[in-house]
Amino acid sequence: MIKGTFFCIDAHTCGNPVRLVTSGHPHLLGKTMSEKRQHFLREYDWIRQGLMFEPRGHDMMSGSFLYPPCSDNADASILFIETSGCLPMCGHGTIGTVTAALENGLITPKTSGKLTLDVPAGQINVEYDQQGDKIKNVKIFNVAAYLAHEDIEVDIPELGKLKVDVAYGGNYYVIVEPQENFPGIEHWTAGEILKWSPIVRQIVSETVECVHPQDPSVKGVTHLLWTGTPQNESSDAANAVFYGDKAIDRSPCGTGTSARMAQLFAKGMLKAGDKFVHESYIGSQFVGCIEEVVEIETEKGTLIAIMPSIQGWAHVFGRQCFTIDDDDPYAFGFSVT
Ligand code: PYC
Repeated sequence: MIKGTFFCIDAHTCGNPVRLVTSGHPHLLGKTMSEKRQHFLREYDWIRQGLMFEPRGHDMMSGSFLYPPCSDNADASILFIETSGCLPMCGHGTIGTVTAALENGLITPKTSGKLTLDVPAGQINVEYDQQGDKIKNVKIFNVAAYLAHEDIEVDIPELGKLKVDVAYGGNYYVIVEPQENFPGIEHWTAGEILKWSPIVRQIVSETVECVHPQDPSVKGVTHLLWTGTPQNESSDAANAVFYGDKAIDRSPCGTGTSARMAQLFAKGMLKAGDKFVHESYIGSQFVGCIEEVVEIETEKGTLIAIMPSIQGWAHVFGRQCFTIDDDDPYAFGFSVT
């Protein structure tokens, strides 16, 4: 028998959902959030499935659990959950989690205005702007981001040839810029992005290998970032990130923006200190910045990476209490294809 009750705070970060689970946490084994994530995936993935998929969630649903810090210097830890699995890092998820947690007194910062958080991809720092009982802005200092593969040529049946890059920003992203067989996101419908993304991801995954040099449990191309011309004059670029089987990020995507800045840095189009205003498919914006350039020693040599920051906002709009009980045939959700 599997049963659970989960209180949740529902929020959105620049349009993309964040369901912060505030009770019903499973006890997770491991010293780091990477180890705890693997334990969750082995034993408790039913909670993610039940809370993320229909009928309790939907194709874009994304959420998190807060855990006590794993490191002495941290304020808290985050486990990310979404329809596609448990991400090593999620930018919009962090902005929504931090906003909902601070507005509801679920984290007590060691230093007001700042947080240090353990996440499966490593440790991140956060600065936030609080006005009264509201969090107005959250800036994440993300894990190191880097260009993993450049100018990969793939042949997509019925679409044609594409030249793509693959970059890491907390997840591995295929980045597709406008070219002969892709006119830019402003010329594609959401239906076209949903149609081509899984096919391109599959073919790129068969073409290149992506394993994080410092944590081999972080591997595989999971996300696609399609680029295009922004709607707002104040944006530097626009993107539509595809994840899971049927999701287009409504936010500008924190890890995607980090990966994109790493790609543009490696190609000489951004430099340390540059700001990068990134626009989502619905026109919302994150402000990215290349805070620093670092060299990371790996078994395969020295990796040049950027330390990206991402700034955005979130709003809380609801509170819910869900039950998952396996006497319900749809206890663990479903997805309509
Ligand atoms: O903001 O990093 C992000 C993200 C990943 C998937 C959806 N959003």
